[in-house]
Amino acid sequence: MKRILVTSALPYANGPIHLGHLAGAYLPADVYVRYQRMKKRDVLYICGTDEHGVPIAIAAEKQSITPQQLVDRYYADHLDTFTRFGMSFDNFSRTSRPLHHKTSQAFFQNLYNKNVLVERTVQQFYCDTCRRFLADRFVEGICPRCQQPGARGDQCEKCGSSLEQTELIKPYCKVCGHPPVLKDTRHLFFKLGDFQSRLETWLAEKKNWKENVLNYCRGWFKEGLGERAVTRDLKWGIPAPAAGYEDKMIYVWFEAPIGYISATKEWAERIGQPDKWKEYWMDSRTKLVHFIGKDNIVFHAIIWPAMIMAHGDLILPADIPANEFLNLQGEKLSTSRNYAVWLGEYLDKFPPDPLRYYLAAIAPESKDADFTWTEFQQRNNSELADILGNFINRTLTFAKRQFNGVPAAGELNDLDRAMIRVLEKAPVEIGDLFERYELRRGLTALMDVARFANKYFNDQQPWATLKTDRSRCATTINLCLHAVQTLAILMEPVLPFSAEKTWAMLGHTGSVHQQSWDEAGSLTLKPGHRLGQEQILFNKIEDKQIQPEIDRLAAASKNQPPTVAAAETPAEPAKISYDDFSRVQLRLALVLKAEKVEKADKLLRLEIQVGDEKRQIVAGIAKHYAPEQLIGKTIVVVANLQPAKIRGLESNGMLLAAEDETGQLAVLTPDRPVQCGAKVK
Ligand code: B3M
Ligand code: ZN
Repeated sequence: MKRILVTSALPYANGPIHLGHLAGAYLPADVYVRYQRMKKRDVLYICGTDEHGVPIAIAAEKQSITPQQLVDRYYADHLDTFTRFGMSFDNFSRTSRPLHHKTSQAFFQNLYNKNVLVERTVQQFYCDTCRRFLADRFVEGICPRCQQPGARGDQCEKCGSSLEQTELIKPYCKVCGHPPVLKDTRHLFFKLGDFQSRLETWLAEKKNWKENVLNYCRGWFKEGLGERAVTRDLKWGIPAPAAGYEDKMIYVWFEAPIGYISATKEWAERIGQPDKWKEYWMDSRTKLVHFIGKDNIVFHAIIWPAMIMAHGDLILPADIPANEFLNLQGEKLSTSRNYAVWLGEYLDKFPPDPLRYYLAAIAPESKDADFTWTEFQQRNNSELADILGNFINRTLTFAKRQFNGVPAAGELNDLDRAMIRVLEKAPVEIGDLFERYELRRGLTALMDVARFANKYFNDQQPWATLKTDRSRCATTINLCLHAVQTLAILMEPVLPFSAEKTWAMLGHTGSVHQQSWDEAGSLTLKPGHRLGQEQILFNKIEDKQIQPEIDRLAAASKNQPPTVAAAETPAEPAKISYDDFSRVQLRLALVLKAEKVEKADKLLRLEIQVGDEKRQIVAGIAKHYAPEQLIGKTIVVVANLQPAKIRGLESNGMLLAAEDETGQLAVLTPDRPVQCGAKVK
């Protein structure tokens, strides 16, 4: 390996950064990069904001601003909070920049010219009120798998299923709330399936990849990789460079990973070597590492590598350390309910290092982790302040007061030699763990060095030997100062701000970031070296500082997830005219046949008679009615509803049922016999 290119998932510029982001794709990458820099490797760290796509367009629309205004705001916000948190990107770019548009269009064209992008006509929802096609998340409805309302057109957040928008039950336009209609439209599709066997072979070699990533991919292979639409009917994005597609945009998940390339190009231009990006993207001796959260696995481990294979000339990712999720105080994080800890708000109240420390200590490496304010406080107070900070401060104070700097070491005893061995071993041991993205264990090993050093200080009793054996005392303090120096270097990746302070307290000029990891355990302090100004490293965090945070989350936890009515349309449903109402044809229908839908435990398939006509409808009422309870019943249906496909079954109409807040559901029936097919008005 000649060089390393590290990326963190490009955060959407539609909301502020929260701790869930940090724990997944950002902090682990920053620690890895900082470590590699001190290993003196050629490493480049790339990120930037993801500024296109439906979520951005929706968020801007909701706030009545342009998408550009929205992304400008959040680009500045992300850059600012990431910087305050100590993220050490070499370039933090943005996908709305012309260089990215150009790079993405060239990539797209490359694939188009190779015929791996093909045209398909599909049925897509169109909103008559908003007069536009509704790209994926612009449609919401009831999830056909778990029956949760508010499922998005591409995915249900509740059960995680990936969906086609036409499968949604009772779909509505996310912007105006009206039910959309199906219309034909053309899109370009990426023939992902053509790459399945190459992908399988490639991934089979990734023996040391995380099991969660490999398993996830195997699942996709088993289902079979089909075709994926790579254009969208949207106004905001990168225009698709293909004849007849000028008014469509490149799908955001197609161009966002190309952002890693554009950001590298931008960096190369900035340092005045515009071709240098090629070293990072075209030389097989470069190790490309994508840090992501688990919800991005398919895009990075399957689709993006397939795009790279199709494109040619570019290297494939060498590793994709995907992290699991971070929960908060025992509950799932939810930005829409404001159940989150926002980085900017955190940094207004607390310093960055304790958060970096705690998030690294509980990093969701192999399973979801839980952030609690109490544990944060406790880890800060009893580990950072009481162990690490205490050892560094007591050593420096003692050395300054009694020796006015670094004393010379004399003869060594067994304990001294043990201390030296610990310092020599530490960079190797911790380095190996960081190399394998094992933050948690790396941090434990680091704290073990501090614990050992603290015990060494206690056992050697320099305050006693000061009076009885000054040379023994000098040896002890000399080694303790070396331990401080070792710790300063080894804590840099996780605790960069405190490492820098410690470095200055040791009386060093220059920056700790420039030190060599491999030399961290060497005994290089010269006797007589003067120490710097003392500073407090870690303050204790008091109950009264975290209580308001706990209270705020407890209150947010009671927030209801916004539904259409609450969030996207005014709380009062808009009044409709009589004409509007008369457009809805309600009719009585007789249930001829009813049966369960296979593998959908909430759905029933009904055959109904409406006047002279027989029809099929699919209804989400299996939890409330056994099929035989419905046969022979007269029900009310919306007769002129656009037909929809639900679980592959055509549903031609919708039955009316009343549901109360407890979830009780009753199908509406006439209270005296009327002919089937009769109009309901
Ligand atoms: N913006 C999704 C996310 O933030 C997406 C990542 C893009 S990485 C190329 O989770
Ligand atoms: Zn609409």
